Amino acid sequence: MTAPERATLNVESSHYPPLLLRHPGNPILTGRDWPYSINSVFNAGATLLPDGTTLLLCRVEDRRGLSHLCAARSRNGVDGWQIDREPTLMPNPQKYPEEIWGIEDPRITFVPELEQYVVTYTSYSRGGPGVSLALTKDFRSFERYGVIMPPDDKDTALLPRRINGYWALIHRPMTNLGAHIWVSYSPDLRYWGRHRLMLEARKGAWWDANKIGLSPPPIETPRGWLVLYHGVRHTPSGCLYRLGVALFDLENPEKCLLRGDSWIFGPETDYERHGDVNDVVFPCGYTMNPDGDTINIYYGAADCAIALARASVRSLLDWLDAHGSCERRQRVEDL
Ligand code: BMA
Repeated sequence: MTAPERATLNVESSHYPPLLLRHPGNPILTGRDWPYSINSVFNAGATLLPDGTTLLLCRVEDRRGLSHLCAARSRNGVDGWQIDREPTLMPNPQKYPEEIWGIEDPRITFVPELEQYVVTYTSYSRGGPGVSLALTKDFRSFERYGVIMPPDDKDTALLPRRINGYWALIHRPMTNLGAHIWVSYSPDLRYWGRHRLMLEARKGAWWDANKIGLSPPPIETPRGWLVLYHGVRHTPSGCLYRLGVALFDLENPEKCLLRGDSWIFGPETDYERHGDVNDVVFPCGYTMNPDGDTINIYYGAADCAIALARASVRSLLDWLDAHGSCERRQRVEDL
């Protein structure tokens, strides 16, 4: 290799392309914006309402340390947020004992067949975090299905349509095998089975070793389900939450087609690096622009604020083509 070739290689390998671009107005929502007393707001599910309004269903933590969900609406998805004057969905431990220590980290999927939004969220029970599900048409009244996956399980989203006749739920149960992403199927959103490993945490020094989880709901593209997932790295000074990307077969979502080796987004700015929990970026929702390519990713920053980053689906797929591999899933027989 010649010296100029070596120089080019060095430059290229030390510069990662920015795939997610932070909005200059970040953070777009903090506890100071709230119409009632709270500790912090973060990890919001996101969707577009029929009139084009962006709705965020935010995780709000009070000063007891317990969380509930509160809706914020904006015409442009960036500012001018109208925040519900009181909590939108409160834990109801009398009826749903699994919600005794709060409800957290919602993901929203609009399901055309049901003409409703399906919200999946963490219910913090005595036995640890489990998964609960609720249906809504308007984010004002909710039909609660209660707990659908027992503890310890979280980081869940429903796919927007049936796969071979069954609803598909992506989730992250903690098992003796580790904290991997699984997919389960149901005929009716209540009874779940045919549990399959979908993506596993790597081992050793990798950024996504030992513990991963789904971030926003998967994005349907002609090439497959594009999945943004978080990797949790345990370091001597705490956990480091970063984001990676993988692609799964449209009709067989447990089949991983491509997985990137590097993380594509991690804590860098002050509001991501410093907060109640340092060094966390944690997206739970996205909206798609009318161009069908630009996604607005809403993420919790350091468990203290909601921030926005934009990405192009085409660029994420191009990046996966250039940097992804389908060899990155350990053989299921090894587990
Ligand atoms: C995870 C979830 C998130 C939180 C993150 C960092 O386990 O509980 O809600 O943002 O930890 O604290």
